[in-house]
Amino acid sequence: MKQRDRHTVLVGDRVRLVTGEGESTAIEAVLPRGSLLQRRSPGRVRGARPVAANLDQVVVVGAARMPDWDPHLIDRFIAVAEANRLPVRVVINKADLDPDAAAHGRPYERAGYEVLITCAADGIGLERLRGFLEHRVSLLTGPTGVGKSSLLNALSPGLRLRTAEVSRRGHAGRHTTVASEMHPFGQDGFVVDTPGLRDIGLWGLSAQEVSLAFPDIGRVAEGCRFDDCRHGNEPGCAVLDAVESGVLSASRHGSFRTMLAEAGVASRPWA
Ligand SMILES: Nc1nc2c(ncn2[C@@H]2O[C@H](COP(=O)(O)OP(=O)(O)OP(=O)(O)O)[C@@H](O)[C@H]2O)c(=O)[nH]1
Ligand SMILES: [Mg+2]
Ligand SMILES: [Zn+2]
Repeated sequence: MKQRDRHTVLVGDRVRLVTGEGESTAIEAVLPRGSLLQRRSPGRVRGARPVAANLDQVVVVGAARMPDWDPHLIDRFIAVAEANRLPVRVVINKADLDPDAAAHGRPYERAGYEVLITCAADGIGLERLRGFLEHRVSLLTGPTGVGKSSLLNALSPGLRLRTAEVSRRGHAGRHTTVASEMHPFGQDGFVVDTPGLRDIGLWGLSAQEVSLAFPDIGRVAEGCRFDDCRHGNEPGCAVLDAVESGVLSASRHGSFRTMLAEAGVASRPWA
């Protein structure tokens, strides 16, 4: 753990408290973390930005519409969780706005992710979502305005989290949830609602970490002629063949290539 992190109390941290004179209570120690979700950006001095501790899973939420489903952005949220070795589930909300909402999820199901179609407005999928969230510590992440807070409110009305219409949000950069907060959920679960992001910049993931978010590509890549194939334009690339034949989604392949380039390795000449 980095020196800086040790002195920061994060959402989800377990701490030891000491009671002093009168009413005063202080945090004596942050207990060892079972997991840590952090984003990274190579431009920052220390690079790592811790988000939450002791999570059991990350639930990546997108909307079928309003805002439009953005597979590349979803892939980036998945990559952050996978790079932190956290289990990922995908939720496609606002199913009421798109009769074909499930289609967005197919590439993710094929990759092995559990995908849930929901509608916070009319209740579709909510009981299954409850099942995902019970008895665990989960963090909801995803683009802004997709309905993360609305889903939690629908499942647990007592939370009364702030939500706002996408069209009334004003200029870019605003989101309705302004800080990550943890809330009790059900009998012994916890949920962390986070401010949505419009984009996730470079986080300096290694090529290996990027690959973790693409198990679908990894499986097919076993058939590539070269072990160090980057699935760009190499001869004998099984991944390109799979994209061509529709077995692998072009969008997932596109995300993979973009992130690999960001990892700073795609520019290395293929040898
Ligand atoms: N039609 C429809 N609208 C929804 C649904 N879920 C949420 N909304 C609406 O979408 C808007 C945004 O919802 P929020 O819950 O604030 O979204 P959020 O993901 O928490 O947004 P941030 O806090 O900015 O990250 C609100 O107007 C909600 O009423 C849904 O299933 N269907
Ligand atoms: Mg919110
Ligand atoms: Zn290949």
